[in-house]
Amino acid sequence: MTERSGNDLASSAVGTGENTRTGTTAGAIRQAVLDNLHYVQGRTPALATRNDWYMAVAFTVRDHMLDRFIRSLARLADPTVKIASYLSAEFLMGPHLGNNLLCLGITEQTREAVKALGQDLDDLLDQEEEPGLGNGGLGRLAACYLDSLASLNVPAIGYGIRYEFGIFDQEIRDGWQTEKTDKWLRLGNPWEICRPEIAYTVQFGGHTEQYHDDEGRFRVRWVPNRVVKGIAYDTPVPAYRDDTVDLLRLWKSEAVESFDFEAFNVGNYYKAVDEKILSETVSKVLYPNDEPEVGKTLRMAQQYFFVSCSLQDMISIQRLRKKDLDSFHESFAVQLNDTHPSVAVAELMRLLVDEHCMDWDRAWTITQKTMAYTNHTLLPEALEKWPLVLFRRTLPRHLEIIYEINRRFLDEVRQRFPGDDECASRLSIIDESGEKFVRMAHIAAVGSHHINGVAALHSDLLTKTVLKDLYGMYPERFTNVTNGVTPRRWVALSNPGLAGLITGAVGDKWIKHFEDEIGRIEPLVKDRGFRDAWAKVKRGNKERLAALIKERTGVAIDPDSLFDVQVKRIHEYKRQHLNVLHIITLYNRIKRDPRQDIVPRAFIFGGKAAPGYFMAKQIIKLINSVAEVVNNDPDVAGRLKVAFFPDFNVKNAHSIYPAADLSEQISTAGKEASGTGNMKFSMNGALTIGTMDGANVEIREAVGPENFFLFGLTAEEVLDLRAKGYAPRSFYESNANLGEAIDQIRSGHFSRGDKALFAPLVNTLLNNDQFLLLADYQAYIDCQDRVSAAYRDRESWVRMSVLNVARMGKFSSDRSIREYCEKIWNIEPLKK
Ligand code: NBG
Repeated sequence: MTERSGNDLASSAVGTGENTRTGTTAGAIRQAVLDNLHYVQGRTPALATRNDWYMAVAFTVRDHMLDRFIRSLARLADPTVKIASYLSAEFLMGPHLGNNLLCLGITEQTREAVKALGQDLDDLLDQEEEPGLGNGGLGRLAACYLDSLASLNVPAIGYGIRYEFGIFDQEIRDGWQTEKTDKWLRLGNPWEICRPEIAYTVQFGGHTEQYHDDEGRFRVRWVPNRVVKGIAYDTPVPAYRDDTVDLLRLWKSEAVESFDFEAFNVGNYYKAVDEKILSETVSKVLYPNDEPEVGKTLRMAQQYFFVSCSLQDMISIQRLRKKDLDSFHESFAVQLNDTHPSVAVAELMRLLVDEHCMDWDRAWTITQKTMAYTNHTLLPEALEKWPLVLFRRTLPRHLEIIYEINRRFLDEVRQRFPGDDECASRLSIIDESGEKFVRMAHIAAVGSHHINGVAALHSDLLTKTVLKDLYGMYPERFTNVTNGVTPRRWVALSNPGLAGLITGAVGDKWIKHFEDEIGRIEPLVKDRGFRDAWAKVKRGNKERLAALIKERTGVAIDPDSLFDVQVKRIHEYKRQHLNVLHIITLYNRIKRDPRQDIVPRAFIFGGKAAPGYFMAKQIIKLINSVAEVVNNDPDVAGRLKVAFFPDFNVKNAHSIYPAADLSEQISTAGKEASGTGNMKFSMNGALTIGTMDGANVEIREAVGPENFFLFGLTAEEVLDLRAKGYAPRSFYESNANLGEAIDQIRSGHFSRGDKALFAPLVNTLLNNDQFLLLADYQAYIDCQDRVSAAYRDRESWVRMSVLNVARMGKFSSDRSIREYCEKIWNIEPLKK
């Protein structure tokens, strides 16, 4: 923690004049870029590559943040300040340069500066390889929350893992997804500061021993068989136009010593190196989700690794504050982002009891007052549980602690529900129904003071389904915080046209105070000139996306067509294949009557499938197969186009959301916890076609039902239908258009006659259809027809588009973070 003592070193050098390293005029920035090119990159302008220029600009921008960063870090040592610690196995930050320029307010000066150096800022922005340290919504939510924490001046640390390889890069070959390793660190990462002195050891495996210490106290000693070191890598997270720069601290694993000297001395050089490789493996690679969990010792090791480093770090900050551990919970509010960090409950107990000699009851009170848990899924199969055998082998001491927590917890349960053994076994942290497992949601819930879902419907369903028994036990702990997204990245940065239009009309306060300010554009919906400008912005965004799609996929789409977009992870519950059934239905209508007047549509898909998720990969192949037929059929005459945009990530998302007319949010009701893409689309003026699922419900309420295309079964109806016995085949048999579409897929119509190709997908739909595509098919088609009809009236469509944006205030992540502060963390932002 030594860096915090020298925190006032840099401040004197900072100013806005021409001659300092952090001056904000174009001239000063130009000079700073040249200096960084020279002193950091070691290059002359003549020999500099595009990456050299990117690095020089990035270092310049980083220099601009450092003074405030250092001051914000110093604040962490102030004992009166409570810190929000956001523990997350994923942070999907997206490219930093553009966002940091925006937050600092120096984009235009920098553009001018690099232009004077013969560079184009957009090219340099494009050069940045984004850190893909997350799978999808959960990791991106964590990134939006860091942005809002900083912008609301909440002292905060995001703790996670510095994966060497993030989410794979996706390529499409012959219609199939192929995965390539994401080498994001290849050309260096100018945004992080490595802190080799902030390092903690983390133990694994071995066994435990009981003994009595010198003072006669009963103690447990953990004798591990493997030790690794976690090194801190710090990334500054700036507030939008404000002083706070919060901290993202990611841990990289290393061998404790570069060599195991004993092995080295006895001549076993390779064993020594092996050990090092093993240690470095811990933070090597991000796991894609939706993969079967079994046998993933490494994944469990990753979770424990970053949790242990983070808690040890908090304890050392507490020491720096000269406070003892009795008041740990007054210094830190720890938020567990899903169950991935939930071993924190047992680890904090171990640190307090074993390492700091605190008595159990006191330690338990502190732990419970510190932790809070957010659940992000209703899919029972996605709730993490670790095989007991694996757990014992990796974390023997933690298993003992969990047994003790469980013993005390089950005593409470039996008191509350006497004689109900069933209930006790359902609630137990240990699942003993077959092979034994540790239920991570249970350990998280038992050890936390609050448990929240991520949208109103989701929080409600949690208490009725996957966490029902826990709710029965601790109803007062349950609450809701609906997700939000940052308007900085998702509107101001990625949609400059729209941002400029809004700012021109109502000023720029909406960027910092979206919740209160964005509604001010609502009256302008009546202003013809404003609406025309609005339509023009959308049209420009669509042209740019069309060009990008042409470049990436070869598919030419018409910017005048309705851009119908579904971008998100590929999953059966998200029902990308329902969207495909609609495309096939429209295609068949055209084939029956090629001259009919239809609203031209471009169907744009994007998203990654987990490498081991066979059905999701089939869906990608299906989209591309249908695309091949539809895009090349002369009868269609370009009125329908289908494109799969490869490698959907944050950077690509910047170009996609602003260009969408229609946002597809069509998950089976009750399956999507919240969704956050739905919010990004709507904030960029797309209208939504969606089910009553996740945050769709609240978006519809906010924008008005007349500005939202709703269809499909409700969560309750889904349950009813399933209970009554759902027979997908009856829908297939009784609906001619649906039957035709499915038969075409089955017969090889879209796969050059290959009947076997989509057999697994078709069979799943006909025999099981867990996600009720067939039941929702007709409602979806009818609703899409309403969409097309609405799109014909462009004036009215633009009005709805404006109203969608104007009424999205609630979905700013600033609102979410304020709720976490008030309802869960008991933290007051430092200044409003
Ligand atoms: C995802 C949900 C989304 C939700 C995000 C963020 C997981 C486990 N859950 O619906 O599927 O928007 O979390 O809360 O990734």
